[in-house]
Amino acid sequence: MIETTEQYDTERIRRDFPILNQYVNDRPLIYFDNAASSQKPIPVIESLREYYTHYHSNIHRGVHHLAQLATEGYEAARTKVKNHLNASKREEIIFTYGTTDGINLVAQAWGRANIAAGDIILISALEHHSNMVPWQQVAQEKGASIEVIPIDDHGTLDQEAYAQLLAKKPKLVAFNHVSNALGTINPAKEMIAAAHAAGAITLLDGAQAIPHLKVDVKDLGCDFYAFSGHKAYGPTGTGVLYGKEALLEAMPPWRGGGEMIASVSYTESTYNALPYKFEAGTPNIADTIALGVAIDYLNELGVENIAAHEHELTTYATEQMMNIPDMRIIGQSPDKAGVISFLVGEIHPFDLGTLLDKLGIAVRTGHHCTEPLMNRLGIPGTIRASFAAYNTKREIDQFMVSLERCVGMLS
Ligand code: C6P
Repeated sequence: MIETTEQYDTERIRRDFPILNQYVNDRPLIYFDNAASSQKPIPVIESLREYYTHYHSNIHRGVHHLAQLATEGYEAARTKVKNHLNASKREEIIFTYGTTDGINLVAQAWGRANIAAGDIILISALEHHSNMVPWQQVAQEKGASIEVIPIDDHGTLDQEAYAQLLAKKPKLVAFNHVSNALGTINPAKEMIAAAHAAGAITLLDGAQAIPHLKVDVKDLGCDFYAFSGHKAYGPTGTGVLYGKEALLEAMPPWRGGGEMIASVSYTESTYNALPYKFEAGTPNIADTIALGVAIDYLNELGVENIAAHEHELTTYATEQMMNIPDMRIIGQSPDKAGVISFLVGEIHPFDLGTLLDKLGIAVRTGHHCTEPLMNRLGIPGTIRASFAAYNTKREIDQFMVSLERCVGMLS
């Protein structure tokens, strides 16, 4: 099977990910749980080793050599993220601990200052809990309400219903760029333009988009964009919140402490400039520097090349899976990222996932932190296979053999 083209050499890419080269339960590991978290390439791992071996120090507050190196590394990562997202300014890039943290920042800093009693916060039926719960907390505190853009049975957002909901003039529209549970790629640019025309502020949850799509915040036009580093070949505990400068400027800080202040007395403080106003305390320095390396890695492979590869894998796997009796692919939006959520007959996802693990295959099972979506679809959860740059058709062939075997055992 030829999977190597001049532009895209899967075998070479796999050599960058030492974790893939191991046996699990006496079988070669097949890692299809990339939507939960991707594996890390050698340059990212090396960056962490290099940092702690040679230049660890706290940042922004030391005049000494190591402090300067660490500060330069951390701020260089900010520039890489700014360029990657095509943001206008470095000040618009806030480092967070992940998507959840970024959305909470917006909910607590922007939401608590701007959402009032009677306001509507519009989310979508596809949302991850982390783009629901923070809004529920603000809505409860302020007496606002939450409304939901519905989906059709394929997992595509209903744009007519969206237009009707926008007519109610929501204060905020928050939705994911790509659904983690179904893989649906939402028409973000059009939806953001419509939200703005209705006078709403927009937040995009980009957790599942960053590893698979070229994201350009200027082109999208969104007000806020949140993502996690660990799903895009970077370390856990890293993330980014992009926000338009004017909005970030007008927002009060969320967390208080060192670094986010300009001056402090015993009774009151003034706050630092952007982006530091939102980065209280010693940040995750080593991992954030390594996130910059992950972004370099992503760009070296080319996000478009990765997306094309993953699309090929998704189509290849879906076609074969459909031949399994009683197979239900959950989420069949025409525009879909490398995620296949499925159920087979009455088999419980947990049982199938556990058996696949015995054969060395890592998939995720359950509600994928989208419990309301699973309720809407009338299912307890799914089995989810999700692909990354390093997965291969050979792995899918092995997955199919194992899947058929497990289904046979459990039917
Ligand atoms: N989804 C999944 O297996 P954090 O945990 O902050 O890095 O990301 C949260 C999050 C937010 N939005 C979307 C669309 C996501 O997919 C996730 C994380 C993982 O699908 C873990 S539940």
